[in-house]
Amino acid sequence: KGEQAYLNLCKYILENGTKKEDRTNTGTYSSFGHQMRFDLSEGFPLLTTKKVPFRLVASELLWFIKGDTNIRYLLQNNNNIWNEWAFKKWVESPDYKGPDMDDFGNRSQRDPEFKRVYREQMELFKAKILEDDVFAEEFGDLGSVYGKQWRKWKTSQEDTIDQLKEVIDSIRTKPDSRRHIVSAWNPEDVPAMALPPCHTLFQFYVADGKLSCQLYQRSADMFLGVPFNIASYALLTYLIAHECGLQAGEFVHTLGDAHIYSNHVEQVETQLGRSLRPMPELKINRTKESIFDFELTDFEITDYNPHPAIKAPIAV
Ligand code: UFP
Repeated sequence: KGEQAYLNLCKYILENGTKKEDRTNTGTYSSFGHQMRFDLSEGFPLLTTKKVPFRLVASELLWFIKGDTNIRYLLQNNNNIWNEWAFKKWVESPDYKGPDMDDFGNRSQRDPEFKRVYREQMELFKAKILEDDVFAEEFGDLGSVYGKQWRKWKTSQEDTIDQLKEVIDSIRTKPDSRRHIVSAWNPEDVPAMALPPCHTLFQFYVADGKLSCQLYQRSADMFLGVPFNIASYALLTYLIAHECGLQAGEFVHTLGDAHIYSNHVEQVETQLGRSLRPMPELKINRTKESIFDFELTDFEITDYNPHPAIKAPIAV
């Protein structure tokens, strides 16, 4: 259970995973179909065997909750996790007149001189997104990502569905329902997406005054993505529980292709050698009622004393 289940699964994948090629040409150890459970009443599941940046988790989740799909909000909050996806659109457009940025993800890892030029272009891009409304509208918007599918799912009737609002209403009015589902996987949109949703679908469950959440994640980067994803859905569950007058129950994390990238093996081994520490606590501003009103300053993580962060290259 909890963080130990995460560590056990990492160990299992290193020992039993199949060597498998992947879209990013990095190579992985992979295993299919796993589940971890986190009891949210025991504390907030931010890993303690390495530092996980809660600030980035929280600002990204608020961005989803707002239904925002433009990276401008993230940049305003000093969150750079989605930059590459927007940047890619810009450098591949006729608008871009700078040095060649083809395959920038891989090249910047291999070639220090290219990395310098890439960083320069990225800083230029970020500044334009923040300063120029027209530019931000054209190149900051990632299109059909989570925020859109959660809050503005397009129907065949030229209408939109607010799945998040509807699921909150159904938790409040029909807690026993077995239909509390939000889907981010829109088959019509998937072919045109640079990154089809990793968190495909989630379901809520109410029993004994507690709200639980289960996520189906189709593809799971165990080292970089998953610690982040656990914290994000735990936070979402706490917030919705708060709005619905329930306690937070369990977060059940179900994984499809669970993998460790070949260039993360050393880092995972470092982490596996560390001992667990007490889980932190999440404090939220209880004067806010609706999850749609929360801001970054309404959350606080206390008693978080993790082992240091571990750096690793991200596969783009
Ligand atoms: N990934 C995660 N969690 C996320 C996210 C991405 O683990 O929240 F956005 C990883 C999984 C995989 C890659 O390694 O990113 C996505 O690649 P693909 O679409 O080929 O599965």
